[in-house]
Amino acid sequence: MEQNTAPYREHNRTSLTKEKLKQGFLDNLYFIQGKFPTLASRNDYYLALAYTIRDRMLHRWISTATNYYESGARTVCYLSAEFLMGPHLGNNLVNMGIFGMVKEVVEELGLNFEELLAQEEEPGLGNGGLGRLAACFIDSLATLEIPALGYGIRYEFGIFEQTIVDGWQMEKTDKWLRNGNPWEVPRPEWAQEVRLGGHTEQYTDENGRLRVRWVPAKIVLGIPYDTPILGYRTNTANTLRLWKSEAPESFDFEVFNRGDYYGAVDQKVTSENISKVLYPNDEQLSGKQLRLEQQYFFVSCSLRDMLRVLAIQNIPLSRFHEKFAVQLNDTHPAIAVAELMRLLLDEYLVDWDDAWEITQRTFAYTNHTLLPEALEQWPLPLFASVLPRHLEIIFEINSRFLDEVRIKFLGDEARLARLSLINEGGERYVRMAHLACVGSHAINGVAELHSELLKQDVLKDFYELWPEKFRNKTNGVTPRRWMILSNPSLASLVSDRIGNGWVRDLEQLRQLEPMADDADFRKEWWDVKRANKVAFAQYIFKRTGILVDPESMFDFQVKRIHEYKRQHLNVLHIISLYRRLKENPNLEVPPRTFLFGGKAAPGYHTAKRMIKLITSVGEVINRDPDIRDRIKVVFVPNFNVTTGQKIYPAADLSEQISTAGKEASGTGNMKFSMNGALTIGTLDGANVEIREEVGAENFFLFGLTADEVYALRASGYHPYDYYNTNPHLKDVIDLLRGGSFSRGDADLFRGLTDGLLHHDPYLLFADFQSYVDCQEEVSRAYLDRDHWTRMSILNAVRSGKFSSDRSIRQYCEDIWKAEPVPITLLGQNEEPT
Ligand code: GFP
Repeated sequence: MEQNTAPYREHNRTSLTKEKLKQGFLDNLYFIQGKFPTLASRNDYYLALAYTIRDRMLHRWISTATNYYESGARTVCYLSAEFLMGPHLGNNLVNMGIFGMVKEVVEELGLNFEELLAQEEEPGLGNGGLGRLAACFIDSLATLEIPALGYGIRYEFGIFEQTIVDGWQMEKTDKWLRNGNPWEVPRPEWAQEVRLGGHTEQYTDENGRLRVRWVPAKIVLGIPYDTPILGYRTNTANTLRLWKSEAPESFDFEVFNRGDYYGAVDQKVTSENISKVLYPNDEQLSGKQLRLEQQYFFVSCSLRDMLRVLAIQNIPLSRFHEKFAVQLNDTHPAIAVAELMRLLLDEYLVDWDDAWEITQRTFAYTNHTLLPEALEQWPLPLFASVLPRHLEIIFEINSRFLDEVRIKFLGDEARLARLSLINEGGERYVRMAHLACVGSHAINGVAELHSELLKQDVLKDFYELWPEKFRNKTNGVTPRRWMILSNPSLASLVSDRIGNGWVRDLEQLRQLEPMADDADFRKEWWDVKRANKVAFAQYIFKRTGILVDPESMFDFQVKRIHEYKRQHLNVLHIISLYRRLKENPNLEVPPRTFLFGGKAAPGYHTAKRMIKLITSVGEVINRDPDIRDRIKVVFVPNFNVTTGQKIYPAADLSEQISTAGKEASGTGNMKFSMNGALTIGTLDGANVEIREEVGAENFFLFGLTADEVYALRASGYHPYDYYNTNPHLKDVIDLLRGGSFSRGDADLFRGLTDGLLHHDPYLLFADFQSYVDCQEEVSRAYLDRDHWTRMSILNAVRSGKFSSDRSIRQYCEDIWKAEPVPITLLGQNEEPT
């Protein structure tokens, strides 16, 4: 062991100075970019800086890997089809504690530091909350010094870039890799082979036992690309390992020799397709073979990688589940249950019972949705054609599982059908959530309400079968990215008063509670918010050409565009306010800027029309000379991590207005609150807990509760009745139907309004009046600046619960049983810089 690490021990880390950084930067510009300053582009400078920082991370990364290797520590493997990391450079500087120093170095070199930070293309390898949660979690895992690996897919094209043309969303391909990615290191020596398609055969092994062999139709290679993930001011640098698919050979020489050049490269092309593109949410995926291949591809590579690690650490296979705690982030990696069984049964010749015990003790499953249509299932014929052996294994798991159910619930055939891993109603499907539940020892929701509703509704039968498997783990977000990096002025205001222990222990913010009553502090707080709003107003002007007034209330709704999130309810309120202001110009309401941001899945037509609705209403209001200084409506294009970092610090009000019982948790709600925005929201997802923490008096609550929503639906919901009996609502809908916001085109929003009048599946009409009344309360509250600031302070300082450090601690204690392993730097024991 000594011998292995000896070469690295020479690279003792010496303390970092500005001179060394400068030298490193110029060396990298010269030796890696091959440029000298007169010829260097901004991207050359960015890359030179990124490499300089990465160089400084390597000592921790290598030390961490060595420590883990030597200690054989229990390791958390977070399997996620999405990691929405956001730019790395700024975050790495924050976590290393050298942000200020590097800024000075860059400026002393005559360069613009902000421009270099902005030069980094965001790795948008996720759709929204789920992928961003995975990114916050790996930050917290490293900060808490937990041995952990994030496993996912290195999509060549991440989430599309959104532009708005004539008020409609347009999608442009994301090309995040075009200028190079300085943060990753390919590890071709750890490539894995993945099989796909084909058929299975039975054979008898040398002991006379009947076994199964999978004869695949094709094999692809998975190449791991590793990115170091630094903890905040610790020595730990964990790894994010993303798999890229490649053909085992670039050319099929047999075909090539027959003169079929194009046929020969074909295999390369189809193999590389697997990791080509991230699939958007909210689209019908069940027929998409490539998506299933993606899921299997990264899961198989990751499990084989774990087996590789087990082998080099000389840990027996029977202790797989002691070495690894594997978390399934939603059902996307659920095929891991069948894959680990297959590896153990077919490749390592383990008996079924032993294999099943290892499997169940290895996996835990996080559910992220209450929408039944979002639970993945794969048509049986498709599944059989991609993963024939896994289907056999799933059938066997199912038959043993249903036997267990039969014994427990004798004669309850309906229950068996509901629980089965195979949906037999009509076309047959494999239910991935059921596979995840059966193959895991723990199942969790992501907020208290969500976890309760899983037990009562979506996973009720599983709860009745195994109540002990169910838990709650309320989501959290990392204060490193979402406070220090994005809101440095607020962070330093806080640190000036209470030191910076809060960054690792967010509950310490509560020490600031008494400051809410201090007029000077309130002024400083308000000034920070105002400066952030000025900066955001400038950004908006640059991006959209719309001038917004930083004195107005900044009211944000940023998240994926979806009917259940009800961006259109927000619009109904805006129209009603517009109407009232037109009728009564003396109405005393503070000026307000309504800001929206979020992407619609390219195939989700209603969501795309909701964007058009927002922009169309904005167009009318922003042009109206009577009104445009009082309210404005802005759609911020291309909402992503980078724009989010500008948005949360600039927000006064956070719109969290989903139909109760639909939003699993939300995490944007936490980021807003942490940055001092007040929430207007329903009792949904983590809003419930935010309100508990910040106090009911500092939260604007409206709408039906989840129970009331169920009851209303059960008793028969008639949206038309609300339209008929509420003249304000009728007025708003009639304006839309009459074409007032579509240049007279009465058809443009007909689908939306008819949908609401006749179905309204997300109960906008039922919540409309309560929402409008609550918005009036918000307006009144904003007029009292002192009171508002007090509430803003209390929102931020009581948000400690929503640090992802708290979430990860709970996962570690309750599900993963993982302990911190503090890292000793190789060669010397020194404090991190
Ligand atoms: C999903 C849920 C959210 C939840 C996140 C993270 O987000 O309520 O906060 O997962 O658990 F819908 P999206 O990926 O759907 O944005």
